[in-house]
Amino acid sequence: MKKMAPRDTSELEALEQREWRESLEYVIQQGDRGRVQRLLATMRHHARMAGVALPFTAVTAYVNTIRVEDETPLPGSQEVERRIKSLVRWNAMAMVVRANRLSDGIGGHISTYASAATLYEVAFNHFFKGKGKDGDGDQIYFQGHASPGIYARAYLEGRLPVEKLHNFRHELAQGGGLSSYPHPWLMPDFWEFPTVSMGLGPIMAIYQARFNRYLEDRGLKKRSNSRVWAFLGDGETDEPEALGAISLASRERLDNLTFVINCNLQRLDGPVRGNGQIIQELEAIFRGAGWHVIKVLWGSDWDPLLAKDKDGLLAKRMGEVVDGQYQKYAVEDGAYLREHFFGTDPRLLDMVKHLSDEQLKKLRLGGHDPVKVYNGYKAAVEHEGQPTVILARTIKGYGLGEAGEGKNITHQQKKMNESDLRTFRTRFGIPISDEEIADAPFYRPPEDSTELQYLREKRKALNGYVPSRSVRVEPLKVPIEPLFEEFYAGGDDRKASTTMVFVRMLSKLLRDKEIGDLIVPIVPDEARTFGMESLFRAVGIYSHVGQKYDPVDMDTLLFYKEAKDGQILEEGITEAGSMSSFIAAGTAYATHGVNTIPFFIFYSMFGFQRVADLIWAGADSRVRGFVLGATAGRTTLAGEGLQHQDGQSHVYSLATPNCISYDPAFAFELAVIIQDGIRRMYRDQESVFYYLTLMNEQYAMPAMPEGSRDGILKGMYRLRPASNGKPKLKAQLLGSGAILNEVLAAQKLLEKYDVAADVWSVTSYQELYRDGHACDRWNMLHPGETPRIPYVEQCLKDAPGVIVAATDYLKVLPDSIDRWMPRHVRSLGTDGFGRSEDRKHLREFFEVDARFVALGTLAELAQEGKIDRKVVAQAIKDFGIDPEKLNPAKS
Ligand SMILES: Cc1ncc(C[n+]2csc(CCOP(=O)(O)OP(=O)(O)O)c2C)c(N)n1
Ligand SMILES: [Mg+2]
Repeated sequence: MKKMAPRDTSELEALEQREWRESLEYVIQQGDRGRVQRLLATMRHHARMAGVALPFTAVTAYVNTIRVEDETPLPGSQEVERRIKSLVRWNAMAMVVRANRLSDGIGGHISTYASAATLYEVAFNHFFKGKGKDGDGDQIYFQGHASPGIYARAYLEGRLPVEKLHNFRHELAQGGGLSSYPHPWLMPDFWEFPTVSMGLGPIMAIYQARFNRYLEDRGLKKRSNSRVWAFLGDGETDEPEALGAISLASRERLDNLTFVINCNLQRLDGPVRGNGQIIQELEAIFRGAGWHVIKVLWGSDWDPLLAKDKDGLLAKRMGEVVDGQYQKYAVEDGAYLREHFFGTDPRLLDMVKHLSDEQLKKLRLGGHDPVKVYNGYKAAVEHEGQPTVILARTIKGYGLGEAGEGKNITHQQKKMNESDLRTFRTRFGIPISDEEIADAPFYRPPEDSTELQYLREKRKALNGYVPSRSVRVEPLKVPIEPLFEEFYAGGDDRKASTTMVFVRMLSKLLRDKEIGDLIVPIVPDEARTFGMESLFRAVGIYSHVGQKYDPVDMDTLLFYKEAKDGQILEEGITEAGSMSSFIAAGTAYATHGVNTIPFFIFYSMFGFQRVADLIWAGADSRVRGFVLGATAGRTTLAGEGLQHQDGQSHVYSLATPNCISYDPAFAFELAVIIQDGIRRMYRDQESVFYYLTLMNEQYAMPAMPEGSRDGILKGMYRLRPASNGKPKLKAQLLGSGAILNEVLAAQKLLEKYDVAADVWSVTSYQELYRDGHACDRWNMLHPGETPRIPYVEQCLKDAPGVIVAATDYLKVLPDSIDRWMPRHVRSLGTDGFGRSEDRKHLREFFEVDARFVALGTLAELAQEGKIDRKVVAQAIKDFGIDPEKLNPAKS
């Protein structure tokens, strides 16, 4: 046909479009995608320079990212893998059903794993690397609620006996059981990473991947191709921690990290985004943050339909349906899907007219299709320069049918009746007879079955089983005692704060030839506050790319030095991120076989109060290292007020069973504690970690009293006995941290009232409390034996007089050891909100200064009938105390 000149603009545009498409097609045919990308980028730039605003789109179409043409077949037997997966599905479900029959309400989850089975099985068969001999396996953060599936697989692998499965959620049963979720504390040979507090798995995984790089860049571990995998729920991504650190992963180019988000579109109560699309939302967020995003939405069944979709009608329809509606399609039959999904356009209906309703119902989603999942993972592990997130679409409760597939109640479904079980069994072809089915028995094929052989071979090729936790590290042998000696001397009158002392210790440790390299200082943008800036220059701030700029303070002695082998993890303003780094560094003894010793120093108010759940997860992980709450104390940090002055972290830390807390006052106390901590954690390999508070008040550091070492570690020792031995009136004064100096001053004040007071330094109420209860318990259980005497009682039993304790933390700390004291303690503490004030006024306000310690002592003596009340009234006058002052605990 003879070409005609275009008649109007629309015809002209159509012509233009065709010509451009053809030109582009030509370049595409040359097969070089880079060329296509560059060409389009040039065009975009050209248009922008000409003032054409191009609309921003953060998302791609609602179809698979990987084209069918680019897929590779799944290596191995899809059929055998399907059978293995079915067996895992069955046993996982049976575990929960049986546990709930045995004890109603014991809980457990069926539907999470049911939706994620393919995501895990493909990874188990083809990707997850075990530790093998070299210890370089992958680190896998399993979604906590999927744990029945992970146990069920370990059962098939022969790693968990059936008795353990019987005792799922009955850990105290004879022979032990299985913990509900991944808890390394409870199953230290199995689980590596606790994940069940939603959002913590993802952030810990990101910092783990970064810490792996740190170890390599610093030469502490040879480079390996191990990866970090984090499996998340789509609902979980609403937790701020889940997405809060994703830009770190892209900034650091962590291509050793893969997130797999199981997008079943549901959370506990209902749809994640009923009126929206969680997958598109996540795609936009991750793409915007610089991640490589792979959507695995549609299974192979949809490929022929999409191949027919030349003008994008089907893709458009897929992209306009909201999640609540997609969920509805999942529970309805094929006729409903035909009418409501395809029925919006006759051309769409035409596309599926060759399919029966039943076939329509069976069209599989991407996350349930092993080939699609395999190709997604393959693309993720081969991708360089960026972390990858797989957004896999699945159905929650897949395979549960009427018992809960896709239903809003499915997350809580723990029971299956006989007919549900039969349907499930038949659907997945489990060889269990009708007679046995009601019992929901576990099923494991014979050892020589194709399934078990296949599964074992695959794991062997991938270096062994996962998850599996083992500690291979060699205990630290080098003597560290000499490093701390200088701090015992004290003596001179130079004033220092415990923070300054700590920084001196840290510098010394960092310089040490033997263990210096193992020290990992972690700080969330507060190094200058703590006087640590000298370390920037001395050991450098870690950056995978080194330093690409001339630091503004280059000419100064303490310039801001970033380096590829830098040692400090300067995390920026993220306590959650820093804590995640601490966990990675403090568990490297198990994960990597490296004894790294992290010192995470934070602003004490933004530690336990801010990230206590991560600290708890660290405790569960058997983390080791030192967490330091600096600028601590309600009345010691002057000026900062209500949101900064920490008077509670020691109460929070008491709740963490393997956290050993101290509130040291003097350099020698700190030295004894840190030195012993390194011994316990790295020489003796104990799974404990330390919380120490450090203050910024400067005062003279005395020499270490003879024989005090043991007491410092146990929690208290007599620091300064009364020097006015004669008086009849006696008292025992207990002080801690910065308030110890107030107590020492009170000792002097009391001399004027003829009271002879001994002063004790209480370094740890927590240790005293734990020891007291441990003794009580032992004595209760061993009535025939010589009773053990709690350490507090040993200290105070012969100590005469009233007992008064003052702390910069809540009064509940001294109260907590009252039981083992010869007389009731009068506690002075800092219950209540902070104030913007100086130390003197704060201590007056909170009634913990020397005058109040003295007053409390006199009041206690009056109560005991040792002195007249008039003496107390006189003291109030002498000290200039307003008896009608505000009650700090309530104001
Ligand atoms: C911090 C926290 N809050 C709440 C829960 C309770 N919880 C457990 S599972 C769940 C829903 C999970 O939904 P999703 O993340 O989408 O996972 P799915 O089971 O759908 O794969 C909730 C709210 C929790 N485990 N952690
Ligand atoms: Mg979900």
